[in-house]
Amino acid sequence: MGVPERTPRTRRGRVGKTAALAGLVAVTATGCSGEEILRFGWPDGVTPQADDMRMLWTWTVVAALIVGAIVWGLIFWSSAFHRKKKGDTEALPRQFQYNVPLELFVVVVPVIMVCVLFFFTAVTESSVLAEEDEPDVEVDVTAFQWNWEFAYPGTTTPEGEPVNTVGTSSEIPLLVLPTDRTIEYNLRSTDVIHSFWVPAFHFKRDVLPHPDKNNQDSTFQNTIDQEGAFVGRCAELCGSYHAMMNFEVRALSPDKYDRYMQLRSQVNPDTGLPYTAAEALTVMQGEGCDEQLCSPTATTTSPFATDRTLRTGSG
Ligand SMILES: [Cu+2]
Repeated sequence: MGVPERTPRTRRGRVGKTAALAGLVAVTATGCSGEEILRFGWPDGVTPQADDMRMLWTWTVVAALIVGAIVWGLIFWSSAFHRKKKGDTEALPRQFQYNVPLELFVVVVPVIMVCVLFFFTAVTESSVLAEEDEPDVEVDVTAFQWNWEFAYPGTTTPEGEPVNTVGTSSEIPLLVLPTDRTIEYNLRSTDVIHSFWVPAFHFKRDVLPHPDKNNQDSTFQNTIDQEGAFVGRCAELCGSYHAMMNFEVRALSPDKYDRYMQLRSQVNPDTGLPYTAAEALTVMQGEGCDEQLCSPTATTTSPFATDRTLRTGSG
């Protein structure tokens, strides 16, 4: 007797084991946690509004995968078990046209799916765009070619103006905001159309000149649920230096934010002028605020050389 022949059963067992092992490697080698897998590639957000959008995304993908599994299953089932066999004499397999119940099914089911997706999209959209009558903080965002200005109505500097931060070609403007408070953003442009975009908010909105005349809802609200520095960009092509129109959101805990506003409403004894954003943050660093969180300059992006006659290593 020679070597016993491998039975189909053990071969199937080996294939099963290899497939299971490959699946395990695929899941573990990517280093995804359960939560990350359910994100299906959706990036991390820092607002409850971003979490709402993530939920919609997760369940939409789950629904799509269920539909996909049914369709793939039917394709494999048909191609595996309904192949043309030897001895089949008919030119065509059995036909199913004019099957009214089946045709009703393939019309009604997709319509129901579209309605369900539409419903949850509308619910998520209205929760993301919801506005409170009395937000805790208001900020007037002014976009211009090619920078940003952030003013805080309701605050006053010793010069009698609202606290205000404006970017220059050598300084990225810092939009300092509190965590865990409702913030209202009032957007306005002084020239062309820009777009206020903070990727970590998962939200952007066009910034128009004369928003009322242009019938544009120029405000939105959100709450930031973690401290940190988040890059902001202009997301509407607005001219030569559009790509350089960056800013940084600096989200500070409410007590740090209050301290920041308190400083900005005072005169800096060293300069005799109201504290600038950078000066106020430097003072707060001295008072124990984290070096990154209270950095006087942007940490997520840096100014670009706007002098086109300069040639640097990167072009
Ligand atoms: Cu712009």
